[in-house]
Formats: sequence, structure tokens, C-alpha cells
Amino acid sequence: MSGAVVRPYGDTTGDGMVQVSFTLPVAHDKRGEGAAVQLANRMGIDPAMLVHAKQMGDGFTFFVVYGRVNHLVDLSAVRVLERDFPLLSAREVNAVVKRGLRRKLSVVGACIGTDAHTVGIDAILNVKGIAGEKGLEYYRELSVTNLGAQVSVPELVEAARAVRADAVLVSQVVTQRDAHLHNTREMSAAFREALPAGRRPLLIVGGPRFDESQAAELGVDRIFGRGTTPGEVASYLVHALVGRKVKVA
Ligand code: B12
Repeated sequence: MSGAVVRPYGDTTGDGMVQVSFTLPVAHDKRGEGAAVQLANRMGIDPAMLVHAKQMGDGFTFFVVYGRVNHLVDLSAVRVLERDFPLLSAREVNAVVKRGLRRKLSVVGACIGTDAHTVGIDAILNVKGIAGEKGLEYYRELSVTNLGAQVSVPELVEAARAVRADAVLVSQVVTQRDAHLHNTREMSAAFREALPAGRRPLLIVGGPRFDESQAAELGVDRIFGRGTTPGEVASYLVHALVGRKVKVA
């Protein structure tokens, strides 16, 4: 890559063109369209072209705006959480668990609070998996309990105790009023209260709108975001729970 500074691309390299979409609480008329352009200008998009507008119901309009920004991104100043554990095959994961734990590694998963979006946690846990990878149920040395949707925190703690969970995997997809953050904090506090440090399971949350760098702040061990695959999760599990003690063959 040439240079550490980049700018967006639309028609010609480096022209700064971006496209954004948003909804305003306005009717779809000339004034509403003007409001959308003004908002885009204030976001640093100038000139801003309104390319799509559609009324979403009484007094709400969805807009798409295309235009130029002058902002640059300094790639050397971008901070992200890189994967800091090796990606293992299912066979390697099974071998590490078998040698390191000498019993099955127990995992409990759930969507907590009022969240009923189970597709994400099912993609990680169910045999069918996602993106060509089988889910954790496929791993011979993992024992998976999937509690499904709308599980309360006390129910989750109880289930984790009952199966002596090594890890608890929680999914949070709904982010309205920061529900995913509140629920995660409630869950981690409940585990801290219910179990002493040495007996507490590894706490993992996942969902498309989490910031992966917020784990410590939310009281969990790891956060997984958009596009996570079961293999990444299984590899992390053995890294965090067994891998440090046992070398992969
Ligand atoms: C399918 C769907 C539904 C289905 C859910 C069915 C089911 N059994 O899951 C139904 C129709 C029931 C539904 C209902 C609702 N939904 Co809905 N839904 C969606 C939709 C279209 C897709 C979500 C999905 O399945 N993604 C596919 C999976 C594979 O992706 P994923 O969840 O991100 O999971 C991956 C990663 O995030 C990660 N991951 C996720 N969880 C975990 C957990 C762990 C431990 C790990 C390691 C990784 C991990 O790994 C996964 C695989 O890569 C989204 C919009 C969208 N396009 O995303 C809206 C969306 C999530 N829904 C939304 C809303 C608002 C609702 C409702 C409130 C609507 C209503 N007014 O009734 C209800 C709420 C119901 C409830 N009580 O939760 C909003 C949420 C907005 C917000 N900011 O919170 C969205 C974003 C739509 C929107 N743009 O408005 N929904």
C-alpha cells in the first residue's frame, strides 16, 4: 500500500466520495430533502447530492446522500483488536482439549434479556455452523448446551453451574437503548457474585454491534463481532482455557 494516509473512493481514486443513509422525523417533501442535505453538509459532506428519499410512514423519511468529504484516514493511527491466538482446525481443538483437560470442555450459550435473535449464536453452536464451518456441537471434545432465546441472567447462571460450564457464550443483537451493554454488564456482575474467581466460567459475548475492545469495561473475557466463525471461537476457547498449558501437536 502506498502511503499511510487514505481517503474514500467513488468515481476516481482519492475523490473523497462517500454514501450515507439515515432516517429523519420529517415528511417526504422539499423541506425534508433540504434538511437531509443540510445534515449531510454538517457531517462534512460537501457538496452533498440527495440520491434517494422514501417516506417510511407518517412523518418519517429515509434518505441516501452521496457526496464528498475532505477527511483523511491515517492508517498508522488506526487501533483495532487483532486476533492474538492461533486459528486451529476442529481436529487440533479436539486434540488439545483431550490432552489438556482429559474431559469434555463444557460450553453454555444463550441470548439473554428480551433478545430473541438466535441466528448468530446458533451459527456458532449448531452443527450446521456458518460460512462453510461446522458449529461447536460438531467438536467431539466440546459439550454444548444451547439455552436459546430470552434467557434471564439467573437462569443462565443456574444452567452454567448445573453443567459446570468452562465457558458461557452470550449473544446480544438488539442494541436499542444500549440493551446489549446493560445486559452484558448485568450478566458479568451476576457471575462475579455467584462464583469465586477460580470457579467462574470464561465469559464471552458476541453480536454485530459490539466494540471488541470493550471486554474489560463490560466485565467479560472476550467479545466477538460481525462475521465471527465457529473455528475462531473454538480456537479462542482452547487458547484461553487449555492451550497455554498444552502445545498443539
Ligand atoms: C432475523 C432477524 C429477526 C428475526 C430473528 C429470528 C431469530 N430466531 O433469530 C425476528 C423476525 C424474530 C426479529 C425480531 C426483531 N427484530 Co430483528 N433482525 C433480524 C435481522 C434481519 C437478521 C439478524 C440475523 O439473523 N443475522 C445473521 C447472523 C448470523 O448474524 P449475527 O447475529 O450478527 O451473528 C454473527 C456475529 O454477530 C457473531 N455473534 C452473534 N452472537 C454471538 C455470540 C457469541 C458468543 C459469539 C462468539 C459470536 C456471536 O457471530 C455470528 C456469526 O458470524 C436483523 C437485520 C440484519 N440484517 O442484521 C434484524 C435486527 C437485528 N432486528 C431488529 C429489531 C428492531 C427487531 C425487533 C425489535 C422488531 C420488532 N419491532 O418487533 C424484534 C425483536 C425481537 C426480540 N425480542 O429480540 C433490529 C435491531 C436494531 C437495534 N439497533 O437494536 C435489526 C438490526 C433490524 C433493523 N435494522 O432495524 N428479527
